[in-house]
Amino acid sequence: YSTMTTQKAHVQGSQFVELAPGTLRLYSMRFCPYAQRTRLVLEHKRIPYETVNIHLRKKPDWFLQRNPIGLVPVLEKDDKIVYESSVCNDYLDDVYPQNKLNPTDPYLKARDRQLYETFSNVTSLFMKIAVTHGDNPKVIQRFLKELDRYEAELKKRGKFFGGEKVCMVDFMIWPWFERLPLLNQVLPETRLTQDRFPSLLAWTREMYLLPAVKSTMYDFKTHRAFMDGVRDGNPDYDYGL
Ligand code: GSH
Repeated sequence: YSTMTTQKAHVQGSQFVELAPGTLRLYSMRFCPYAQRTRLVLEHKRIPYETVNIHLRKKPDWFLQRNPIGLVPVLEKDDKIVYESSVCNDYLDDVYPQNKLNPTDPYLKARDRQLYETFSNVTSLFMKIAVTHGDNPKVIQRFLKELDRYEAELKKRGKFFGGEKVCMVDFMIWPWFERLPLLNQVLPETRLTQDRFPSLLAWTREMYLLPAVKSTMYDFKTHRAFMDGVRDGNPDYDYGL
């Protein structure tokens, strides 16, 4: 459902590609887990969109005009601009009602939001471990302890966080599970073990079967190459192109 003229990252000084009326555009970066959250929702809901990738170290002015914070993902359609992955995803779920991902009941919706907003605890520990290669074992313990909350919740809910079907929570947290093998390779103690994380392990296998996951994922080698670039302070946004 995604179209684009070039996948290459647009840099400072590059020409703005005019947005056709009625077309939904995603400003993205190919390896960004936050942008992947939004790509997952776009694919799952089969929403037609185009992608413009941004060079995050040399951002074009026209990108910063759209999001003064300078982060991807950003959505744009006609006169509307939305940024922040959770806001983008909730907006898409409201505007495109097919394959609804958030509960309509306000309390259940609040509970789900709670789960995906507090996932920032996991993402920040993930990056800390990825960058330092876990030279502080306490950080790994904290990381696993945060994941315990998701294991316990999933155990109550079933196959997915949405029960029999995926919901917003599944897509909001998935990108870091796709990247977890990066930590596992260097630090075996970050592996999800069958005795501590049986539900999350089964969930990971189910997630890989989803068309939205298949169409937005990168393989281990690609994630490894990009993450090594991040660690060296020189990420290659066009890796593999
Ligand atoms: N809270 C933001 C969201 O949920 O959308 C985080 C997005 C984010 O951190 N994106 C990164 C980014 O755009 C790429 S993975 N970084 C550019 C920068 O830090 O200047």
